[in-house]
Amino acid sequence: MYDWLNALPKAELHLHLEGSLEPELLFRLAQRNGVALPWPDIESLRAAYNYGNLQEFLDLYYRGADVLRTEQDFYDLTWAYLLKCREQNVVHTEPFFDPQTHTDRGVPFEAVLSGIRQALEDGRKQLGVSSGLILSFLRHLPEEQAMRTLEAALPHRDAFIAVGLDSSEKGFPPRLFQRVFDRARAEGLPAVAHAGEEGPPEYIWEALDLLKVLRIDHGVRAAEDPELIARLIDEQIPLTVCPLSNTRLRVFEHMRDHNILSLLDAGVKVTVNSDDPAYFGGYVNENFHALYDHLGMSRAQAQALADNSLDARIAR
Ligand code: ES4
Ligand code: ZN
Repeated sequence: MYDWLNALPKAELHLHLEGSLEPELLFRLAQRNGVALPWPDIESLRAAYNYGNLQEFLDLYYRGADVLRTEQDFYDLTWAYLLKCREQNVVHTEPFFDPQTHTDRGVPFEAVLSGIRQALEDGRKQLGVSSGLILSFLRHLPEEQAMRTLEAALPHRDAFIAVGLDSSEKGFPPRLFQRVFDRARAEGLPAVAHAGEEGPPEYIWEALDLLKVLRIDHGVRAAEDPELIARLIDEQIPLTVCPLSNTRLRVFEHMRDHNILSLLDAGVKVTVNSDDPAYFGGYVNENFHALYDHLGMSRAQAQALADNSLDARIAR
């Protein structure tokens, strides 16, 4: 079954490039850039990959991203992820990057973007992996800073397929970002947003109604609201679900408690994604394996999940 799952052509629609930074590359970049790390070696860094919730993970994730300094670093990060895509039969990917994580440390927006862009282009030509980049705003920072980030990005409008919203969810509802998403839409940029990971179903309603998103990232807490589930089914709004992320961040205590297959069987357009694979213990295929191991996913269900991912692409 693992071989069959691995061979399925699939798209990845929820992947943070900064979250694909493997400990080995993290240490290599720290050395290359002369960045001091709080962990003496790779093993102690891995030992820190134990989180009680989203915020504990994010604290480590932003600390890790500090080794990313140059255009070459962003190229190397993106290229390593694209090699994984080819290995895993991910034929198309729509990764996020968080410019504010880097510009706030003094790394120029252009260095971040050109490294990522060049790698994505090489990935298309040399690996046959198609892609579209999503510019994601950090919701724990003020909307004004997201707006400045959008303005810095607009001269490179053709480099993006959409805008997104991520980072700490609780206490930072989508409605706080309505103006920046309005502006992005006026520039012809579609939207996605993280909602209903740790936050309530209300945040999913806001993402749909106020930010006008095409997809919901995570969205698993929609299951608490039957009216919302009916709408997701009726409008076939994709959810980019990340099973290993959800169990690592204690959204579900055990994989056997995960609701992805119940949502699929109910008619919700769910997809399988890795979120931050270096931090959560697996890429897309390992997420599929976990659904087979713990939820008894059938071949028909796996096929439907893979088909949904190709169907829910923004870039074609
Ligand atoms: C994230 Cl799992 C998750 N949730 C929200 N924001 C994020 N950024 C990176 N990973
Ligand atoms: Zn995410």
